[in-house]
Parts: sequence; C-alpha cells; structure tokens
Amino acid sequence: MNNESFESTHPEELTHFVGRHFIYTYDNGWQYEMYIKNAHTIDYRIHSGMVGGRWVRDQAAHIVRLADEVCKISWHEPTGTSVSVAVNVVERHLHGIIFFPRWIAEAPEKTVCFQNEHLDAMRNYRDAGPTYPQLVIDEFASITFLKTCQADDESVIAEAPSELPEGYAARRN
Ligand code: FER
Repeated sequence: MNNESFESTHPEELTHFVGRHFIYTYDNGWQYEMYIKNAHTIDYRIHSGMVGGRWVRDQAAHIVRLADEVCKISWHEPTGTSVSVAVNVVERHLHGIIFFPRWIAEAPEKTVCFQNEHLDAMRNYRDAGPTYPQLVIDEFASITFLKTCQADDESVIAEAPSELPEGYAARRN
C-alpha cells in the first residue's frame, strides 16, 4: 500500500464503525459528508466551505477504535493535505484537524473536482507547491445526519454535491 503502514487497523474492532454514513457541519460553517466504506477506505463529499464541491472515492485511511462509540480516521491526500477526524457516533460530534499545503490555501478551487478523475493533476500540483507554511484547520463539528449502510456500497457517494436532490445535505435525523 504505497509504503504506508496500517499496523494499528484491526478490522474486527471496527464493525461498529464500518458502513457509517454521516453529514456534519464544522463550527466554522463548513459542511462535509463521509462514508466509512470498509476498515481502510472512506468516500466523501464536501458540501460547503473553502473547498466546497470537492468529492473523493476510495481514499485509503487509517481507522482505529478508541472506545465503543469513538473512532479516529486519518489520511493523506494526493494533494498533500493531511486530515485526522475523531468521531463520536453516539454523542454525534467529531473533531477534525486538517493540514492544507500552502498551494491550496492560495488557490482552493484547484482541488474542487471529482478527485478520482484528476489524480495526476493533484499530484503535480502537490509537487509544484508551495507546501509551507501549511494552513491548519482545527474544528469541532456536529453530526446532523447519521445512517448505517452496508460496507463497500458504491451507491452511497456516487455523485457530485451539485447533482444531489434539493435539501439532501440539510436532512436531519
Ligand atoms: C474532513 C475534513 C477534510 C473530511 C475531508 C477533508 C471527509 C478533506 C479535505 C481536502 O482534502 O480538501 O472532515 O471528511
């Protein structure tokens, strides 16, 4: 897996988290959606914020159980962005920390796309930089919609945020 170590991932400890699909809003107003596809993969969509409109499938992630209802999901994007999100599925909140390379802080729109179709472009931007100083976003978020799906369901995150039905992200449960 690209020299990455997934040593701490224990799939048998993650059955309570795999399949979770949730929509959440950070305290800074940015709205995101994540699907834990399996013990080492997430799909996501960004509904609003600095890179609203961006969406990604099959991002490899390090997922670990911290408590019965708490997991931590961390990953490194082809753009050079690093993210770690600690999710409490019973209190329905999470904390995310995002480390954006400088080139994204300067031109966030370059990453607004269906990333899977632009992986080489993202790696080229990453390598061209600038990388530093990074923009660090440290925010709590509230989960406004939470559902449990099957694992490896390709239909959960299958279209761009702009293609979703009216009111999709505003649903609460
Ligand atoms: C999140 C914070 C950041 C998240 C994704 C990102 C799916 C990705 C940011 C980026 O690559 O631009 O909570 O959840």
